[in-house]
Amino acid sequence: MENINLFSEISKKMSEQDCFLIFPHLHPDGDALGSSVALAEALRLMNKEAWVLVEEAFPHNLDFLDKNMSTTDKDIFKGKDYISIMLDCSDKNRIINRYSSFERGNIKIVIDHHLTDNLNFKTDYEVIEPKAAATGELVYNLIKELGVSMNKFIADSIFTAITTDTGNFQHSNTTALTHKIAMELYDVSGFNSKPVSNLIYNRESLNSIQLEKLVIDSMMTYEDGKIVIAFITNKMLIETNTDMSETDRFINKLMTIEGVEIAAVCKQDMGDKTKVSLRSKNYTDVSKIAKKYGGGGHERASGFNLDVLPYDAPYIFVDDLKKAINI
Ligand SMILES: [Mn+2]
Repeated sequence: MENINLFSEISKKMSEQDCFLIFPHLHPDGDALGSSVALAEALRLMNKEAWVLVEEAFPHNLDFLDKNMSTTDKDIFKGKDYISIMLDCSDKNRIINRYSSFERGNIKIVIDHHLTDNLNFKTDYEVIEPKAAATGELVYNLIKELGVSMNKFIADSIFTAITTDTGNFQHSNTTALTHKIAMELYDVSGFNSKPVSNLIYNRESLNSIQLEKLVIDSMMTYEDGKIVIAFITNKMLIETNTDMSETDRFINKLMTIEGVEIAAVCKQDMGDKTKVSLRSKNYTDVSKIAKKYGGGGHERASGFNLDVLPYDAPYIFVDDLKKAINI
């Protein structure tokens, strides 16, 4: 790991401090929350005060990670020195409502695996490792560097970070190191991946399955089925009594279709806007398309926002998808 020397410097600095505020990105996923609570737990095992500052409830399938470690109180360390740690993101806009609390930290650290050209804010330490499949891999190494002996909760949290960000070890970001870390988690007493996987993946509500039916019904295909686009509207959510936090898995469902190279999901956002998520299977770089519309991400997973309603969104970008698959 290229950043191991930096981790030893960071861990020294961390050992000298008492208070830590951890910042997962907005709409946190399994990697952001798993990494955050794993690090908070490790710091608490070192008798430090550590909190994960959030602005939303944990998604239902990740509620088991919410173990009295998250707070919405931006002033929880009022009058005290603390270290700010941004995890799974390196963009201040993705923690914008909490950014002032991040900035107040007397040492600021960013640990992320998203490719970034330039940070749009000041930090003391940045560990940005695009080869890492998940921020959880980086946090795992940091916890080892801190010398904390891992407990079951840390192992469960790191496993959650890794399994969710790799599509359960199926995405192209999965490496030998990813599997090695998963293997090492079995050395932690009580750890077993199966019950964690059941908590993450096998607790769909009937409502959510009914929403899935509507999303699948909305599907449109292009270029002989190489491209598939589906929609999630507020109307669908109301009809099935569900919310947007339950919709992240649908794009993966579309990717399971034989012959699909690119899948897009257009989600209604704040009334008349749309969040577009893109995935590609084998050879197309969807991060270029996302960038064109002011978004970002990885070659195989990216996203962007449009100021139109979901059903109008494909008219804007579908030609880009067609060009990408016909390269
Ligand atoms: Mn991640």
